[in-house]
Amino acid sequence: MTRDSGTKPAAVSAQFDAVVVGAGFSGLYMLYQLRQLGMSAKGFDAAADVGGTWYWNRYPGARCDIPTTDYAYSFDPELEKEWIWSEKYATQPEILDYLRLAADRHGLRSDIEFSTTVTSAHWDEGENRWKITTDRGNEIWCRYYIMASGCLSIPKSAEIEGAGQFAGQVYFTSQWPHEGVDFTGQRVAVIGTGSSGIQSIPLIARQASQLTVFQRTPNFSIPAHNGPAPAERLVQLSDDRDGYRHAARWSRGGIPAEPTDVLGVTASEDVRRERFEAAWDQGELFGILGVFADQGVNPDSNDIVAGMIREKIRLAVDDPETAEALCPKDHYFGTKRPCLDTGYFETYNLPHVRLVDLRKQPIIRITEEGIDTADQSFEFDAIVYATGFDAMTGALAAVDVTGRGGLSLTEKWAPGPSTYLGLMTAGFPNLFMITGPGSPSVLSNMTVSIEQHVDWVAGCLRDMRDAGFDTIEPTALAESGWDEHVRDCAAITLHPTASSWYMGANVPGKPRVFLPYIGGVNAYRQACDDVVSQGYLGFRRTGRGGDQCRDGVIRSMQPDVAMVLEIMAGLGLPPMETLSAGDARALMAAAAAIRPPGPEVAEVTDGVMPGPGGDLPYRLYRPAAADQGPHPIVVYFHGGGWVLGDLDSDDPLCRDLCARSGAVVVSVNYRHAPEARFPAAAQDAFTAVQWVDANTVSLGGIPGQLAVAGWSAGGNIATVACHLARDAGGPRIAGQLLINPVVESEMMRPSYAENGDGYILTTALMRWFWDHYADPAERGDPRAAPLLGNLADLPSACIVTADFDPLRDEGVAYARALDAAGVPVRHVRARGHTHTSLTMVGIVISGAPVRAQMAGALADFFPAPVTGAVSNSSIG
Ligand code: NA7
Repeated sequence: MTRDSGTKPAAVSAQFDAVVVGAGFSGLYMLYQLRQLGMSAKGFDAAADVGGTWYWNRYPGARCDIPTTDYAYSFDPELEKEWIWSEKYATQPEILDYLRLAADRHGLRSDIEFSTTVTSAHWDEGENRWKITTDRGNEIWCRYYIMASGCLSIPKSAEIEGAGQFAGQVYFTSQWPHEGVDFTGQRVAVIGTGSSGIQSIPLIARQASQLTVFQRTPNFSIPAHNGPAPAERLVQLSDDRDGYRHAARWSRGGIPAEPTDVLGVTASEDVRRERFEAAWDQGELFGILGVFADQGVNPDSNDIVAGMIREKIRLAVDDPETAEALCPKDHYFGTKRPCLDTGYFETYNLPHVRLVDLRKQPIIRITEEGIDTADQSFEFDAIVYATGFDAMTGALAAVDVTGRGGLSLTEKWAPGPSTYLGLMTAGFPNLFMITGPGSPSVLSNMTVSIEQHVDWVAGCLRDMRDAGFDTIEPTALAESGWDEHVRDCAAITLHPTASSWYMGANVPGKPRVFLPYIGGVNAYRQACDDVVSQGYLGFRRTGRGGDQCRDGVIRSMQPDVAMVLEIMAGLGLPPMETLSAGDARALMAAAAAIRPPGPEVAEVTDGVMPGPGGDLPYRLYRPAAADQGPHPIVVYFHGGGWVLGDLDSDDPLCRDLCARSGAVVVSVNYRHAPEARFPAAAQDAFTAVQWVDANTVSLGGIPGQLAVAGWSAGGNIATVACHLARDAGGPRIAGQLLINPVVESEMMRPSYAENGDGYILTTALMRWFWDHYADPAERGDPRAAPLLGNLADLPSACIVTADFDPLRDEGVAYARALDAAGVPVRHVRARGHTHTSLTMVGIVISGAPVRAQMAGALADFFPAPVTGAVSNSSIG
């Protein structure tokens, strides 16, 4: 960022406890907290005054897009009382005045060198200190180097040929002249239709004689309905300010809100319309982003909201062609930052305003007179660039930072940023980032996130001082674990599909990585707190206090799995093992009745087959296939500990396996314990396989292409059926897909100790299942514990194990034992999953890639390519 001209002389070498880069919301509060700790600190900012973003972005119409009731500090009750925001969304000058007041109230300016850019920061391993240099020749030594340099502070260059040729006036929204600009009578071009363009265009249009907007990507925008601060929020604040701020801190986005559980895909048309219109009238980003609980993850739900916004655009814009060009269609709503506007779309109805759709006629070059597109030459008096920022990493990379062993930050981050909690990065001791990549930052109310970060850093420095530590640095394991968690959180949303600045996609050559943490302000805060309460898990701290390293990963469960567990814990259901078998079955049936149905398949028919103890009900799923088959057949056995479950319980999973693999799935409802104990279920399973084999052709199967599959206890009897078929000399089974199978009864492996409580399938429940199914003396029988049997000559296997499953280690042991016995085995690790989560089709989105692997394994069991498989991406 260009430095403001200033008159300060170069400072000499100095020592401080901390150097803080940036004097916006985060830098000011960081300086305040350092003072509270009694630490010496020096702040630097390239600007001539405080304000950060709000110092630079002075373009007409610049406002915050979070209601000002919430876009404010909460640490200073007096400031909260003294300052009354004049509008729902304050203008840039008002926010800047607010920050000036905050700085003055605490006398922070005296700690800040303005008009000074930090150019380098090098960690000195001998001194255990950072050496900081500035463009004014300052050399400062400090223990802690804190980058509070903002997420959107390095403007992105225009990347348009000839940009330097233009002879008229050139403006960047991000570096607007302090004296303002009068466009009266001028022919003006605006390039860019992000928030800055959308906010400024209606005001520039009021002055310009001609305004031409060059749009590359249309953006979703909703009316801000600006005016007085929302009365409802003001009342809540005045009634209980502390409670309100607390609710904000523990909310998903940093603003108190009651999350909805209404799903767009299942809501009635009336409910959809009513919820959308309410959000539209409210004019708040988090409102329109939360019309439906599933709009951020489900394309169909997202399309409902997006479609309604497009309707509004078409209503607002008179010229149908212009309206269509303004309708965003290339990204899901919310995956690029949506905008709040005042009369943006209506501006295009003015006779002197014109939209140029760069998708139809791209800019070829900027000329001395104006802009040449593929179709036309335009002449202008002024060009306004509203082309955005090198977001989130730009300001961090703008400083030449080297850490331990001369490691350069930009080199370390060449494949994309890597952080622990978005706060620190391994190899760079005592370097803190406020709202860094991997933190909620730009997806949240920044002020709430900033206060949380600063408070965490201040607490960390205090704890270090108290314990006699001088350095702190994340471990490589903790950092890669957090990076993975950040990716997992993003992967279940639609966000990674967009070419957004959240993905680094707006800057040529920048790696495509989803930069912020989308798990929520509340979840993030909890993770940060948990790190501290676990003795700074994932950090190494050194100093007089010793050398302490608590290595580990703070979050390794898939985020949607964790969410389901949290919801289930909140339901207060009785533990299954305290119920009778009948009551437990009723509870399972009630849960099954309210879940998503799973994908469509071509045909679902119920039937019965003869079994050793009477008829066995089955359900057949036939895949959609152009040639109508025949198909390979998979005989599937449901889970439920031999006690629970039926044809309905695993119905969504069977549909999913059928649709993905292109095989017919025959799900068998075998006899259950305690009514029919061991070995009834295993006998039924073998009989079912024999019957399906004998009836392959009439069931629509391909002779010789038969596999078995099962989940949990179903996995147990599926593999036992393989043992029995081998021993009986048939039928020939091509493969066995065993999903979290039970293969022994000991319950002694480490996964029982790690996961035996709290993840739905508990040790107590497993014991209850075994007690219902088999006598202790029977449990060593290979038909109950197949791991103990002869494993030679069994069919090829795919064994799926889940990290948070008590059965994990026996599944792994079975895979190893099969391998040792010469059976081809594929082991699929369901990272971050529980025993039950893979079966939650349409609920646990992170299970979809694992189910895709399962279906792939099924397809691989059969010699010929399977017809009728649908693409994995089309199934949730
Ligand atoms: P944004 O949201 O990054 O918007 C930049 C806009 O400029 C966007 O429409 C870009 O189109 C467009 N752009 C960028 N480069 C070009 C070139 N070379 N040619 C044509 N158009 C271009 O930045 P803002 O400043 O508006 O907003 C940033 C954030 O500040 C905002 O999200 C709020 O959080 C506040 P593209 O979409 O890349 O096709």
